[in-house]
Amino acid sequence: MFDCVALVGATGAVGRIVLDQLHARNFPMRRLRLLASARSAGTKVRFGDEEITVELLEPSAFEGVDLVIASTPDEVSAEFAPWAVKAGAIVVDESGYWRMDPQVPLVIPEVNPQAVDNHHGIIASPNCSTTQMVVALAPLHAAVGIRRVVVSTYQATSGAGLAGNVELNASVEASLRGETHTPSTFQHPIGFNLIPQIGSQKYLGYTSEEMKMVYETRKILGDESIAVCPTAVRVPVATGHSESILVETRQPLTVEQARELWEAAEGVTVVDDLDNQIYPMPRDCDGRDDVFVGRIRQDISSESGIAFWCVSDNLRKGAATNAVQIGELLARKVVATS
Ligand code: 11C
Repeated sequence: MFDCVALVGATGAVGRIVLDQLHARNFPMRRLRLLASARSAGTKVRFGDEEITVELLEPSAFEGVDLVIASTPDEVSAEFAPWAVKAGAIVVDESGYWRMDPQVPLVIPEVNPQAVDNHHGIIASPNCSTTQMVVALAPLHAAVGIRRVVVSTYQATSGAGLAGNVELNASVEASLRGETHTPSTFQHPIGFNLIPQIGSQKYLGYTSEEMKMVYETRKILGDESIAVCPTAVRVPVATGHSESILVETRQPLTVEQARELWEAAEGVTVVDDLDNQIYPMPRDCDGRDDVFVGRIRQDISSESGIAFWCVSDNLRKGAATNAVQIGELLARKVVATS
């Protein structure tokens, strides 16, 4: 049980869901405080039957705080996380800023819970497109080893925050009126379109979003030899990232074995019956915490590969749920050691 938990970024797209999750899961804490920039400080936010006033995010704000859950832009996290650690809090951070720092564990509780033991005050939660893929890959990797992954993503506009969904609606409405919407969040109009760019150019023509899927996957699975070739695409869907994934395994794996591994895996739900047109789709996964896999097939182009389709609510398991689960994992460890 934590005496005091602080949520940084409570008014953002992910922060709102963290609040819901803390309440719905009866998170083990006595008190919740909300912290944000001057723009949101002073606003009141409902938490169950309570109304909590958002306080200013400043160096002195973390006195007495045990655990921080944060969903902020990278540059905000870079500044405030050291303040919180100095005050003695553990920070569970959803931004990209700390993820590849060797001192910072990058954790998915179903996959590498043991990694939290090595924290130095900050624990990072992975990028949403990485998280759902790694939840699905982990049981296969543990059973037969993964040599290579080829993944194409179909990422929802809410990955870009509340502004992404505002822009999706505006762009669709403009298209229906026969007009062209001028984008401000995305690089091109997203209504009735697909944009094969998420993030900026990072490495050899791959974007920052794509390289997160490469680096974070290896760090979480603890295997630098895994080859990942990603293509990240923004699609006109509000919530739920989808991924087409081809896995080349080190030892042969049948479709039946893969299905059994996924059916036994925590956090994975198999939705796979092509004859009856049953497979995961973003609208069915919206508001749910699992990672859904379907369209499970043998790779007909190689000796040892499995192709599948993977969908998850990017704001939940991709962000809020994973961070809250890390907090729950820490709470269990506090109980175990006290
Ligand atoms: C997107 N995956 O869909 C991004 C959002 O590193 O946490 C999350 C970015 C991150 O645009």
